[in-house]
Amino acid sequence: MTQVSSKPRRDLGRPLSSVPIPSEAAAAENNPNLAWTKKQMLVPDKRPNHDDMANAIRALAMDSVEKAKSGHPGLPMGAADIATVLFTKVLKYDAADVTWPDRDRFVLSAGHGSMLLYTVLYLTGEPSMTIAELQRFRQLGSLTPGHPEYRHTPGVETTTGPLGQGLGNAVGMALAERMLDAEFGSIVDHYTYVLASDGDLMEGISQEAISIAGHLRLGRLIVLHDDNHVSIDGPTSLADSVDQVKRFQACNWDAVRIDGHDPAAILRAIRRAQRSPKPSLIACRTTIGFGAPTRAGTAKAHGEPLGAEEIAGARRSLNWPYEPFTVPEPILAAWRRAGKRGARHRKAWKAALTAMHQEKREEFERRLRGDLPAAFGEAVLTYKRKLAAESSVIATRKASQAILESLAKTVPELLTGSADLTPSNNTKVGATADIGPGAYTGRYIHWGVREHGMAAAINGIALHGGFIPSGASFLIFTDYCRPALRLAALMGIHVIQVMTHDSIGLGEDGPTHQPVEHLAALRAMPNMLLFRPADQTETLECWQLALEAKASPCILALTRQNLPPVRNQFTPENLSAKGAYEVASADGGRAKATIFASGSEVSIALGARSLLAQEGIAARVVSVPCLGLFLKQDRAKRHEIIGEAPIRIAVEAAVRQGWDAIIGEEGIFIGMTGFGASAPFKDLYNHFEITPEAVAEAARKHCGS
Ligand SMILES: Cc1ncc(C[n+]2csc(CCOP(=O)(O)OP(=O)(O)O)c2C)c(N)n1
Ligand SMILES: [Mg+2]
Repeated sequence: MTQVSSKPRRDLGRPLSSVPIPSEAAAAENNPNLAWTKKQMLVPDKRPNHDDMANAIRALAMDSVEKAKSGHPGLPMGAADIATVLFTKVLKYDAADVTWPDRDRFVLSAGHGSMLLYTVLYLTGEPSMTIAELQRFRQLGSLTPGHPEYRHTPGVETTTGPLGQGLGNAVGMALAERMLDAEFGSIVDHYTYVLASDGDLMEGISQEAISIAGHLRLGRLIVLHDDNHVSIDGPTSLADSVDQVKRFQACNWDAVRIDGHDPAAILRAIRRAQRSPKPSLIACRTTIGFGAPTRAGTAKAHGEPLGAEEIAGARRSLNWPYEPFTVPEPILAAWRRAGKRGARHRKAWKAALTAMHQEKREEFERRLRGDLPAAFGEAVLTYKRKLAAESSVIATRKASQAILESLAKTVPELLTGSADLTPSNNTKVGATADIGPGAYTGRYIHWGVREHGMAAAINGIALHGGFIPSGASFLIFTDYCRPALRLAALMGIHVIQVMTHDSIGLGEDGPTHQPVEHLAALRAMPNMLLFRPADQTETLECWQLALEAKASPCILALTRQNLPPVRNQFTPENLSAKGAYEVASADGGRAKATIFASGSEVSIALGARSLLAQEGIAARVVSVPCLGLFLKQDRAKRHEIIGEAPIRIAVEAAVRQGWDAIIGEEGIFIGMTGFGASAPFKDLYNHFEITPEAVAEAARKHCGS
């Protein structure tokens, strides 16, 4: 038999000669119901054992990739033993309800191995994952896309593919579990398991993720490393010599190395990990493409179909003589039994939920649904009335802090935190205590200088449910967490990022810290809502919208510098909700110019309007706190807001990109064309000519022309 592992292997099963070989050619590929045809009668002559069950994963994965003519057979074949142990012996998992709140989470961080997850969902009996779906792997509209997609395929806990993200999400899930447990008791009591590949652990985000998890002592987080020593370019030794066990240990994890094809060793290691107060790494030494006669153990097994000959060889070496997409009934039945293992846990959990004190249970259920508290709307209005009466000159980051102070008690599910910029981001409020190692009752998370780890973990907290998590940093450092922000947008999850110091207005820190292209770049991201409020009232409105935006991640871009109020009339309506609104109408007749602006530049636009008014040029000002929401309005509404004035000017201390949607190609843009500079902020606005005078001058010129 072909050597498929560098290590001595257990017996793979019976000698080949005793296996009945199917006489008919397989019509299997085209028959979605094949799993239940008479071919099933071709049964193994003994009770299914671990190998049979793991080989079912291997065979379905290689057959699906082959049929799709694309995909990654190596990981599912290599990690099949790990998945089999997890799903048949460990996970609190019920295939009949894969969204049951207290299920163990399984995160396939190495999303390219999606076939591992899809085959397991099919084998365990998740109702929507049929053999037909496996046969439609990677096809339009199938439940089996190239990489696992959250909300698309039942049983997929998070969208993965960009390596390292799933690991980061899992940290958030494990933290959310502890925090909910601290608040609601043992009704929340589960583990979070991750399957991570070499690439997951090579990515920088893994360091941020594991150091946070180790620090916070997330003992219910268990990472299984598919330690196959192979990545796309070849052996990992081409580019890597990290001792992962030592690295994890240095980050306050328990870490062991085991044979990833030995089910008993896998189970032992998991049981030990479950008891550890620290998060655990189990480095499972595996062979990529296990079973493939020439490709196993090589990069050739990673990401392409094996081909007919290699597949035939794999069937022989794995002792799997069955036709493509065929799992013999006894093996399928054993898997289906495994898929029901969690049913009794789910039932017991439901009973415990019913027995909970009614008020507490209703609160718990509300939190899991993601509904805001009934008192939320009124709390916003009360605070809004107060703001209208105050009209203070204040930085929007400070306004945001005051809002958080006022809303934190009403919205207990709101988590805040910062990547080591707490005093600058102004995200900490009196009502929120810190989360710390072993202390999970707080509401504030010090993420350390780890923007990427923070954003990925926050995604995980939202995915887990029970909280509306927010993170914070400087807007410039959205670059450091953009991959996680993008996945939040793609998944449509409810996360909020408070990103302060949003322009050259931050001043002296200079061009390294001054975002110029970031507003445009973040607005370009589908389903990401970027808010840039102009004063404290708009900041409140934008917070309200962000807290209500259940299916879109939101970024609040806030100023370091103080801003005057642009509104001091109380309006119960949230004027920011349409993304843009007229904040000042044209004085004395039809507007000759409309000046559009966001955030700190709205007051500049208002200044220009006053200057122009003195010269008899009527101008109106439109505040644009969220360009994305504005562009979603229907044509009539957009036209109404844009108005008829012949001159259109946009003012934003950033690049022009995106504004043409409002002002058109002929419109005038007052903003940045390059990087900023280090100086006090007023000097910078003067230097870059983003001033009321410059705006008025531009309007004047066009009036004359
Ligand atoms: C952030 C990111 N960079 C690059 C890739 C492309 N990619 C997919 S898998 C992979 C590495 C494969 O090695 P490994 O993670 O060990 O997986 P295995 O081949 O063992 O299944 C790469 C570079 C990616 N998916 N994500
Ligand atoms: Mg690998």
